[in-house]
Amino acid sequence: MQISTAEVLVSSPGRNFVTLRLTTDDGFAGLGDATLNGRELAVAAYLSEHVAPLLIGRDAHLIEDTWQYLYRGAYWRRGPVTMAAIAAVDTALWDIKAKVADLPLYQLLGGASRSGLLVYGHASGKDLPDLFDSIREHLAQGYRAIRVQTGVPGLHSVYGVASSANASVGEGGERRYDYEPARAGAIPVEETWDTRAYLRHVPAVLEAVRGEFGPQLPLLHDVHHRLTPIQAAKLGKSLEPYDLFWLEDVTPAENQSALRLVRQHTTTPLAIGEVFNTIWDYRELFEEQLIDYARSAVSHAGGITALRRIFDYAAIYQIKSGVHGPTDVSPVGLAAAIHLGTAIPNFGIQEYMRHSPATHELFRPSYTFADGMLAPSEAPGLGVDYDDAVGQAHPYRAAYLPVNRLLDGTMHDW
Ligand code: EZ4
Ligand code: CO
Repeated sequence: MQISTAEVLVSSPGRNFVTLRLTTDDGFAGLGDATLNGRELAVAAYLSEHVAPLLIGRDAHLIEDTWQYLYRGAYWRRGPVTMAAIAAVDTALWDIKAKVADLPLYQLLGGASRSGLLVYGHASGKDLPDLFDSIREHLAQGYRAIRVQTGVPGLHSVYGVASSANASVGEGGERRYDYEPARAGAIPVEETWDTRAYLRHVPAVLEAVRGEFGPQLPLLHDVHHRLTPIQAAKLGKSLEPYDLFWLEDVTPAENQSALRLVRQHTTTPLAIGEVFNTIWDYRELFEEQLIDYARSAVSHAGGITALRRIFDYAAIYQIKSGVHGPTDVSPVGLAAAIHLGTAIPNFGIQEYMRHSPATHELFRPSYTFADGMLAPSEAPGLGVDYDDAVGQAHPYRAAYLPVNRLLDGTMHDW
């Protein structure tokens, strides 16, 4: 079974997606998500210029060998662009293999270890009343775990908050509370940041949410890489009374040792890894048991093959999965995460920020969301179909994630 075509499909049904479609000489097609938010065309070029020509004529069954060929064969290892490209190829080959077997992909990964995947949704509001409305809306939709992000007094626009300035808008023009950080335009929007104001404000918000919604609801919060280790330690400690499910990305984790300092000071569970792209980025964190949840997405960490290896490594330290699931992971990447999460023994939670109706029209996913759980369908493969006519109707539009500056203009982590 030889790979006969490799197509790189770029489309923007409201936001940009890069999708790889591989087809075989006997007529099977597989999809992979190669979306890298704000740097989409770099991955598209990497795939079409440097990877697609190498795939034509290869045996589509050789998933591991192809992974090693693209990883070792590039010589220049790792990095988000390379690993997103490898991820797309790997995912598409798994999709093909499962379609050939006529089985949903999770069956090839060992079968179902659970009946569904607990997810968390994104509630946000510029102030408490807005935030409470958003949480209630999510609970009404069935969510059983909620990420909480709020505005900070004095700051105009803050990561994770769907204020009127950056709320996404649904098909019918209704305001959606979930937050879409990439914004169309030739250059990134600039936001401002004040760590002291944030650290003063957040504990009061979590206290109020616990007071309103009770002790049972799992609550999460994303710091988005903005703190120094000692600031992160202080925040973790100050949030202990509110019993978070996890505190995410407290520091920029290029320096894995930073988490050692944080860990020494707090029992708040820690999650990290959405910007990581290989197993090596987790080594110190796993072996020293410095985190509780690994956040990589299939599409950013080298595919199903690589992410399963990461989660097996995590499992020996009782660390669980908490796969990244923002709207910039396409339904193809999310379907891959759902199949993997269904199979692995150490599933923790899955992030689920619903895609827009326009995105669903393009990808036609068959996974289901009910009672706060995502579940794969029984369709063979990933269970996602790409509609070319819809894809062609929505060409790429330049869009970027914001950049962040301190009040005095200094560039900061966003
Ligand atoms: O900012 O996916 O936990 N979720 C996140 C996301 C990321 C975006 C970046 O593309 O941090 O909202
Ligand atoms: Co995050």
